[in-house]
Amino acid sequence: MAPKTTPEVGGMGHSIKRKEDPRFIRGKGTYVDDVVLPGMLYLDIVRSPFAHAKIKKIDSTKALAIPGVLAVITGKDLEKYNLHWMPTLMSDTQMVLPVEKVMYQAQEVAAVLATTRYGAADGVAAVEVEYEPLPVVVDPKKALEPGAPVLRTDKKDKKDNHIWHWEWGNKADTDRAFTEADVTVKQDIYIPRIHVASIETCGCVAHWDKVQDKLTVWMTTQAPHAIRTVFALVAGHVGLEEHKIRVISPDIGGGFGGKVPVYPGYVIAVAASVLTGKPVKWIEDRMENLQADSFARDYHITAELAAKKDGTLTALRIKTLADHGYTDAAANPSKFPAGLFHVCTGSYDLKAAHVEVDGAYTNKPPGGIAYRCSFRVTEAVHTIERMTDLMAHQLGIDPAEFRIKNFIKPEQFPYKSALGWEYDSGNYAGALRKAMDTIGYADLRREQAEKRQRGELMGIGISSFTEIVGAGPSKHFDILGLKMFDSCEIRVHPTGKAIARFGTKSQGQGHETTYAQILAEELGIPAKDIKVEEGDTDTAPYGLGTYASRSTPVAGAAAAVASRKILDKARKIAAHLLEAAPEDLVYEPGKFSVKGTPDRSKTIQDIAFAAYTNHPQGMEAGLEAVSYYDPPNLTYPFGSYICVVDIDKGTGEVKVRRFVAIDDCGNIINPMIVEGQVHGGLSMGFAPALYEEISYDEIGNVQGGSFIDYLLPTAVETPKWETGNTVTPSPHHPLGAKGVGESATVGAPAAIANAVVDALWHLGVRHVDIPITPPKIWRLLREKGITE
Ligand code: MCN
Ligand code: CUM
Repeated sequence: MAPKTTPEVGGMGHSIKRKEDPRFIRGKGTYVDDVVLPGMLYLDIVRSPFAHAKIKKIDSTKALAIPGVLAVITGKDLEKYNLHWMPTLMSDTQMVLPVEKVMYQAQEVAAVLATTRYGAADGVAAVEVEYEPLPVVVDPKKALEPGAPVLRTDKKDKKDNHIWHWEWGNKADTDRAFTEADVTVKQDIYIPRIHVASIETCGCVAHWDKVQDKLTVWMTTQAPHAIRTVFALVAGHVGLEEHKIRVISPDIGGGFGGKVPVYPGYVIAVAASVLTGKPVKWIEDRMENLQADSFARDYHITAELAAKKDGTLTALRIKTLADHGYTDAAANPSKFPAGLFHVCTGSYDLKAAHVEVDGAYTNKPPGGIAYRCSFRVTEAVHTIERMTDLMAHQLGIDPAEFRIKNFIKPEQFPYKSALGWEYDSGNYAGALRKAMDTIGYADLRREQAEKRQRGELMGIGISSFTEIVGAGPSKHFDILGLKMFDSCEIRVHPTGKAIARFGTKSQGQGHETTYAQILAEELGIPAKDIKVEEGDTDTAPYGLGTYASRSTPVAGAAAAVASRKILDKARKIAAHLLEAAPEDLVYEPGKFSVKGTPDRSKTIQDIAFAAYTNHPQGMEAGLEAVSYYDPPNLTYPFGSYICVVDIDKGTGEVKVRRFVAIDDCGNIINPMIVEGQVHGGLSMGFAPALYEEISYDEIGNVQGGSFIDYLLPTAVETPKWETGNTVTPSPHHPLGAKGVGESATVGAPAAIANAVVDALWHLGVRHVDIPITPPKIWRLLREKGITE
């Protein structure tokens, strides 16, 4: 579709360069650690070497003797203010600092406050803690066995480690479909714990200003408004009321979901600032970030899929055990303890489905869902895409053909899924066919057959995922009771330039550019004349923040709606200036003209000036509007990815030779930014498929707690992505746009895993869990007698 605006205006469809990049690429961004205030103190944290242990004694004497060390803060200090525990976003509770025992390795034990960063670190090394180790539970299956040590002894009535049971769908119909099925497949799938490892770690500068009676917190948060409300709810009783708190989320060096939760460090820094009256900075280091911040996935899944002989899929049944660590600190909408996992019927027209999830406590860091995931959608997509592929192979039908046969057809939209979601729009076969054409699917299959003759291992994997983003309709979506709307407030200045503020917060997604493009599209004001601001609770309108690819679906819609409110008023002003009736004016971006006499017109800039200098009598001056947008539905982006792998028989190494990604996120605001999002997302799907995992030994020692063994792919390992699009607009979004930020991370791992299994199927391999590391494959090949 050709853009509606000129490149100078830069509305939707123009690949204009990112406004934020000049400061980023010159190293001139302002991140939390760049904030330096006079008299600022530094906080560093003592962490537990044990995964489960009683704290018998904390001795601060030696630490306090170190020059510059001012205080050692313990759980007992916070207990006096009832701040030693805090609520999680899932209404569980989490320790700020422990009073009785620690629950995972690297948990915060005490905090040292000093006049310098190094002084604080020296202080940490000098704090002496006496522990009494307790039995450790790392396996969630064992955690639920009778007789397992009960971890949450702080919960008076808790007699086991079971957090909750949740189920969804029609069990009777599903069970019947399985009884009647011709073919069924069943598979255990483990999706391991992984970590986002954003370039910038988490941190904050807390400044309690006694004179102003105000707390300002610069912090790495994806959701500044919600965090401020949580602070006020937790600490209102000690004088931190909401109007006295200002949260500023400055530039963020990657969020990926890891900057949604409230970490103890933030709270301790705030407490330390309130107690000392000085600004306090806390910035975690890389190992703290990897070992103690919230993690993703850790789902133990058993899935079953049923079909007729002819290859028509009929039903899906899933049981899952969710390892949440010692507290359920996931950032899900409250109604959905397993997030949107029940979008697991994916792109297929299944008549029946039933899902059960049980949450378990273990001696691991708190649960989360962070890693470009859209609330457990990665787990859902991985499961359905693996299962579909398994079924296709089982039936001996080509996996592409099998998918096309079972896809929800374009004419079935809006489509109500067996698990209750109403998919807004889709053309799944369109995306898959485009991916097949791009990669040359038929030729690749021929090549594969020839190579197999020669004993070479080549696989082709497909993932045709459906995403679900844009939380969400207030009827179903809230976090701690806060409805998941989002907002945009626009002010057009007299000279026709504008400022727009949002309730979201970019962490690298380019909001300063794309939101300006939405306004440019609607108002005809050039994108370069529009300043976008986010992340300051004192100035921006309330919103729930940026995660779950909700900014475009929700705040982007708010930007369109607020713009249209501006245009309603602009039309009246234009009518006044042109001495015509408002309904006799025609609008094109940036200009109102009189019907039939196009040379009688007023530009948006003329109108803006008149709004302050010559507005009609009886009308209020100014040109501004705000929208708090409550989306009527979620948006359902989708795509088809095809991946070709070659497997080295000697080493077990999987090489991704080609990877074609066709994405559909409805109407596109900035094609270059969307491509960038897909590249980033693919890299973050590739990484957990082949490299990343955080695991624990039997006594709860973290494996993968540093970059030495938590393997982040570099540019050397990362494949050259081949990307493309189809465009199926969302019917309910004012711009027809859907989200895209997480699609590729959600969709990519299954394509890679499917390609690996495809390469090994003829050897009897049915499934390989990610990460698909060389040792894993090498062992499989040796079992099959392929390699020595
Ligand atoms: N976009 C577009 N046209 C569309 C859809 C999106 O031009 N039809 C643009 C948007 O305008 C925006 C970007 O693509 O500039 C991403 O938009 P959207 O899909 O709405 O996602 P969000 O802005 O809400 O970003 C959140 C998403 C999430 S949840 C994770 S996790 C993630 C991701 O974005 N974290 C990121 N991408 C990231 N990219 C960077 N650089 N850093 C992160 O931390
Ligand atoms: Cu789940 S990662 Mo993103 O939603 O910030």
